[in-house]
Amino acid sequence: AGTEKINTDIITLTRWLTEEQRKHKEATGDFTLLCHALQFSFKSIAYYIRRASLINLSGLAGSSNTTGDDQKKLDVIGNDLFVAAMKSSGMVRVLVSEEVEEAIVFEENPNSRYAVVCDPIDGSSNLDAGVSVGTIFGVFLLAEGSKGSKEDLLHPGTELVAAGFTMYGASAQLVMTMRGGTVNGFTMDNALGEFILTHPNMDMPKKRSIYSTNEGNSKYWAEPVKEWCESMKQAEKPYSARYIGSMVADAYRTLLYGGIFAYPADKKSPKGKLRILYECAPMAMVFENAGGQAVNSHMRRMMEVVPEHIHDRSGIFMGSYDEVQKVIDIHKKHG
Ligand code: AHM
Ligand code: MG
Repeated sequence: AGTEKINTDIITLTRWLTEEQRKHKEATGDFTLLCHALQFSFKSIAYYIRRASLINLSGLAGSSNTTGDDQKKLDVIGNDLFVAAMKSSGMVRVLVSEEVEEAIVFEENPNSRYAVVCDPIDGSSNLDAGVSVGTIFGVFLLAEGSKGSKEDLLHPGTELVAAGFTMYGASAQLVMTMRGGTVNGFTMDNALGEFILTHPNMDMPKKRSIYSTNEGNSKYWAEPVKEWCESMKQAEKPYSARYIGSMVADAYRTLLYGGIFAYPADKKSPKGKLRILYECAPMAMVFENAGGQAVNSHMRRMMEVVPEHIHDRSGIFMGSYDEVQKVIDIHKKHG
């Protein structure tokens, strides 16, 4: 007894990627190599976050990013780790990071076919309290003949070839999906140094009475948003409120347990807070592929929203299919 319970046929991310590649005869292996570089960036960012308080990495870096957010020391390190991994993979032509104003074009990779978008450390306001943060990423394939510029990135989520996010929590989790594919969840085994497939084919609950939003903003909300939030509390069995303030962590819980996460546009932030390219679109792809929905504050499918500028923001409602539908129906009623 005992030994037969031990799984000796472990599916690591590396094995999973190789098996996926074999399914596509036309695959060149470039995407697999890009994923290996992504995987390394997640491992290294997780490592520094875990050690932050020990090696004096908490607090502000004394700089602010393009849109005026104070940068944490770890924001800078996370960004540098991510950029270096993408550059050295040789697979990436253009990169957009929340922490860098302009798109980064890798002149050393003139023939690379991929464009990557990322928020290296999402939820960084939570960092010094040891709350979970994570990395959000999306991958586009450059159009035939494109030399690579930020215009290659001003595309809707429907054109992403892959997207996902990590959450550096009690363990590091990676959630990843490809266009039209399933959603798969991996857990970092620190002893093996490998992401292990622990949540294959994630299919989120169709409904669940949990809502997740920063209600501190409610005085700025539009009427339909106020009505929706009130309906959560006045439901026959009132909903539970859960808000971590780290989208990756709120999203991960919502994927597993069901419910809804909302960061609406409001009077204070008329365009919303979260970024279309590297926060909203990748999350929308994950939620749709897991059977949920994601819409913006105009109740438009988030995946179809085209950013005009690389750092554009949007309101977002994402979660279980039925829970997002409730928001859409209330907005429709208001016309
Ligand atoms: P960041 O990319 O600067 O970390 O900001 C994004 C974060 C999300 O993770 C989270 O959902 C949201 O901001 C929380 O904002 P607020 O503090 O306004 O509720
Ligand atoms: Mg962010």
